[in-house]
Amino acid sequence: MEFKTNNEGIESWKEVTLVYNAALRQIETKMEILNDEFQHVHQYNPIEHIKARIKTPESIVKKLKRNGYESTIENMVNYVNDIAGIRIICSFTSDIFRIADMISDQRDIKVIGVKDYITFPKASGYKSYHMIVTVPVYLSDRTVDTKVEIQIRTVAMDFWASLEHKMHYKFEGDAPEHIKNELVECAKLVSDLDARMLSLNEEILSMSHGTQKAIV
Ligand code: 0O2
Repeated sequence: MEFKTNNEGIESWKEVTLVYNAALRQIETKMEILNDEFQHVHQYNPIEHIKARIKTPESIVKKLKRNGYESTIENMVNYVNDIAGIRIICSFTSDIFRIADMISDQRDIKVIGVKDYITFPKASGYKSYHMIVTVPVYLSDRTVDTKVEIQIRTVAMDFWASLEHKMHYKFEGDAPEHIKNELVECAKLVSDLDARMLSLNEEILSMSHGTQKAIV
């Protein structure tokens, strides 16, 4: 990705956020279109809702510091993959891979990295499917391939991740053991709930086949 580097500072930062915001809007629109089309073809919405955000300058600087990089615009763009982040929340685990495939199949989206914490959850219990993609942003004088981090997870996984994130924020990585252990237990319950809801949905769909159009 190329940014004007003659005046590093506030002007460059404004340009960075403009481009990342444009990239976010594009991915968000693509997801809404896919969801609408899915509803039209299969009478079913795989996406429950979408959240998009630009990482705050404070978080970006913190992440750069944590990884041993100086706080420059160039380092932000090169080493922070989640300046633009979009979270796609769906109902069932099977939707996660369906959505990931639909994203990979888009011709102008390039997948540059995947972290599959669904198949391989973190020791903490964290589950989510992460993709780093680039999308072309067309400016008046050039095209900027812009990185966006896409996180895909179920409603239940998102509920768990929000609380776990809050715990990290509150205790700054030094949380009491019993809280961490309880969260690991809750993660198991979340996985069990997701599996049971998926199989229930499949059973309901098979029973209502031909008599009911949509179960969402
Ligand atoms: P914040 O405060 O949410 O922004 P990379 O981006 O690939 O260079 P990173 O950041 O380790 O390296 O990648 P990863 O593992 O894909 O994590 C990206 C983001 O996923 C994190 O951003 C979190 O938002 C979320 N995440 C990852 N692991 C966990 C976890 O164990 N629990 C929770 N609740 N969220 C997690 P940040 O910048 O680390 O944090």
